[in-house]
Amino acid sequence: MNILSIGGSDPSSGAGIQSDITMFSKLNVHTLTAITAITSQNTSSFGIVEPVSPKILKKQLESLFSDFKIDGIKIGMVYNAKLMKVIYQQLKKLKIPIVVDPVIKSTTGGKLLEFKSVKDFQKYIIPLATVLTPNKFEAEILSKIKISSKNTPETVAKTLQKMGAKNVVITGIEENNNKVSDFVLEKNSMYMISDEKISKINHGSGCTYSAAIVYSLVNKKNIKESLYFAKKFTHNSIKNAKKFGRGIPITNIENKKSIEEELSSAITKFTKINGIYKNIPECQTNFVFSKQKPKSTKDVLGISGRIVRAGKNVIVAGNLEYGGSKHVATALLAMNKKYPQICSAINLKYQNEAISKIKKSKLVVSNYDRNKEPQDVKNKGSTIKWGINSAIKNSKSCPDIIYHKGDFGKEPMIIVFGNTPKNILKKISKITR
Ligand code: PXL
Repeated sequence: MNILSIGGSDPSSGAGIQSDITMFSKLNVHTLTAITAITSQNTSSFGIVEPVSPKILKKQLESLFSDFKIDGIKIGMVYNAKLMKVIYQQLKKLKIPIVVDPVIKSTTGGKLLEFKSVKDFQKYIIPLATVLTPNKFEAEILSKIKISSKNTPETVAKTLQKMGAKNVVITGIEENNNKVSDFVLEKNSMYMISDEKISKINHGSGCTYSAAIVYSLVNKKNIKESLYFAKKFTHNSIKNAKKFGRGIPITNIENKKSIEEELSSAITKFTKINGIYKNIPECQTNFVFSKQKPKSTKDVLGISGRIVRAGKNVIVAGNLEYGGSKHVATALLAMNKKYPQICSAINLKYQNEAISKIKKSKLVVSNYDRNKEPQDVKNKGSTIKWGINSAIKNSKSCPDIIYHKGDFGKEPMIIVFGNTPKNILKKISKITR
């Protein structure tokens, strides 16, 4: 996915282009950028602004449009009228979500929009907006209306909508009782979105908010869903803001956990489930997780030993390694081939009690009969693959659990499958309660 961010450079990476790149990359989006101005600033103070020439802005945009499929655009700082005209010419015919964050002043007081260009902003930038996201101050400047008992947020939002923005959200319209509310005007509806107020001065939350909206729209969510998503996302980034410099904290998005961290944390939680030792089979347990589209067991992370029973305790013997599991990883590969969303699996002891709980839960269960294994499969040593494929064939939808009742000298077994290790723990909680 490619999202284009058009805006100013903030060398502190708290806002502007750099903050968008940081955020989008954490969401696995490729960020394209077109720089409208260079600012000098840090977390304490704002220095100067130098807008780029219209020529280089035009060239940046042309080089991107002639190459990439662009899924969505965010427009932030556009300092002057000449740059606005370039953006309008290049974007006016596009049919993709465009979120406009009409920044006027930085948190530390810097001017981000030349005052004499406000009317050009109304004429050239606002009409491009699928969603326009001014705060109260920006909405008042752009509409030239002061919000009061006479002039409600609705009046102001409608004025901005008449200028051409399809949807308008005025953020921070009301603050009371630890709540902060945004006013939303869609094409045919209006509503408020409220959230707990976090009293933490920070740099970057406006940028994060508008970027999160475009991310969500590109992911085919509607306006309301995207605004709720962005609000929550920004809220978390403020809570998680970090003091990278000596001045105010910068909003910060938690990185999506790495495969290793996610599996390791789930394994620890698994070993702590009350009475889980009863579910560990004689051949012990492995818990695996793979990246997308694993091709062989080498692409599957597992324990290069086992999760073993030690009396009434369960301990992890071994380390996490790619290729660390053979059996459970092979079962996962077979399952992932048919259902690519399934990236994690664990094997547990077969018990009648567990099976009856599984049957009562809403989980999808399937099984296979090892006695029916053809001789040539036995000779090839591909029992697991054959078994999982038979169980898949026996099931109308994607199985959460596959079991077999064993064979001569072969221990019966349950395998739980899920999209992630966390998802598996949820399923296990249903069958061990
Ligand atoms: O947060 C608004 C903003 C946007 N773009 C740039 C900025 C700022 C605030 O400082 O510097 C370049």
